[in-house]
Amino acid sequence: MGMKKRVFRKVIGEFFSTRKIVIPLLLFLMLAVSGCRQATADYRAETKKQKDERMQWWRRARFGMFIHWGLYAIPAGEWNGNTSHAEWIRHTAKIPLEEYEKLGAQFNPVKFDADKWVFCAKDAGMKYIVITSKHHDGFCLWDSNVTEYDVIDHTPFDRDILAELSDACKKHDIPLCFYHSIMDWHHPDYLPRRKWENRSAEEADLQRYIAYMKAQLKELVDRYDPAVLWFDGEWEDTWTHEEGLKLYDYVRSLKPDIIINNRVDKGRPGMKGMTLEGNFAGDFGTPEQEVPETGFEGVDWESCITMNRHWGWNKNDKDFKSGEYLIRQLVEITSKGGNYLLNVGPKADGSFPQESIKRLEQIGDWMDINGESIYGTTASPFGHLACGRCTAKIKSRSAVLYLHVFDWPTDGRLHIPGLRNKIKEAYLLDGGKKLETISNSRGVTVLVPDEPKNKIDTVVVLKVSGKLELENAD
Ligand code: FHN
Repeated sequence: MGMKKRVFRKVIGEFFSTRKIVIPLLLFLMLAVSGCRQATADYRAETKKQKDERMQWWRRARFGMFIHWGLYAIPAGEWNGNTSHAEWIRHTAKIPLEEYEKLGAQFNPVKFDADKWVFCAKDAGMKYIVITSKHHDGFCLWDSNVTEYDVIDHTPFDRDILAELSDACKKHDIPLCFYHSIMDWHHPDYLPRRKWENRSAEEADLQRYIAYMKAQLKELVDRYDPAVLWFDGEWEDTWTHEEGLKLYDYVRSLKPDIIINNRVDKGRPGMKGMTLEGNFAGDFGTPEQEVPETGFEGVDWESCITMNRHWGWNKNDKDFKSGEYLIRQLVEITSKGGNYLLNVGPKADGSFPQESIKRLEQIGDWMDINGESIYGTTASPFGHLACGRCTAKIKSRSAVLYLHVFDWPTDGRLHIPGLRNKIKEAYLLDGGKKLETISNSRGVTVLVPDEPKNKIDTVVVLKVSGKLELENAD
């Protein structure tokens, strides 16, 4: 146990023993009062205006970084010759708890530099960071008071990772968010046990685990002020709709304007991303490794996607998507009204994989010029555009359409069928070159240069006056 925690517990112990009756009574009264307060606040009953205000920064952001990091980075995906593992390694390689715990002694990420991580995210044009405070293996990346299975007490690395990252995020003005697994393969009270384990579950008490999880969430909110809590692992039978509602309200009671994903509750069918109709908690849907066919009008969602095939670091997985693919995926998701949460799995030494850095830089180069066509935009008003995708900023009497041209026309004419409005202005976002347009009964034709500015995606901006009018906008 860390010195700090020993002293803390000693002080608390003495405090209680000398004031055996008065203090517990006071605590009980305080809890009862705060319990009443919590029970009366129904955070899901907020108005549309209140929700819009709460979601505003997140909707504008459109692009964030997911970080999966923990003890599992040490084996880097390999166990007994099998190289297909990652953050699930304890389960997929059936590693007994005591053996997995031993990884802690090797966790010494001397290259961890929170500022560097934040720069990487910001330079790529990402507007928020979501890191695993605790993944399914139960290991915690901060100095938790309620467990010793954390980075300070269980590893030689005497630094609170979340504290450093939170300081760096504050310094560089980017919201920090936490992924927190409800499922926990380490805590003695969590149920169920993995089927292959022979850890006794006789003394386990799930309610005690939930109290532990809530105490941890309070630490996270009080100390690091996360902008989003991103739950996961809710699919196990032991987690219920009722607990989901309570957990949602609990986290909002800690920080009323926090945003919480839909995996806090049981509203999604199986492992699907979006929540079914009903009284389910959660502010946004979470399609995973998937770009939905279409957007979801009036529903917030975020696709989380890996750059290669794994979330956690796997040294053998070289199957990285290209920079071009990732840029187009960002555009595709934005054009459907969603956010893009792109994952990085740092190595055990605390550095980002070189392949990830390279792709983040490529995306950043494109975003430096074209970020305006992503941030604060909403879904395409067109059903389908043959040349590429569209993102938009639509007001009641004007609109800006960002045409993301993936297939540059060979005849210098870019057709936008069905667009009825008068075009006030047309230009290339990269460099601002003005473009001529021709409007006729079939729509608008933009006269474009022979070559695109960028083969991946050149953005043509159309500013239209009056209410946006589209024909056959299916
Ligand atoms: O099991 C996890 C997985 O390890 C990873 O964290 C992803 C990210 O969304 N979520 C879970 C599977 O749905």
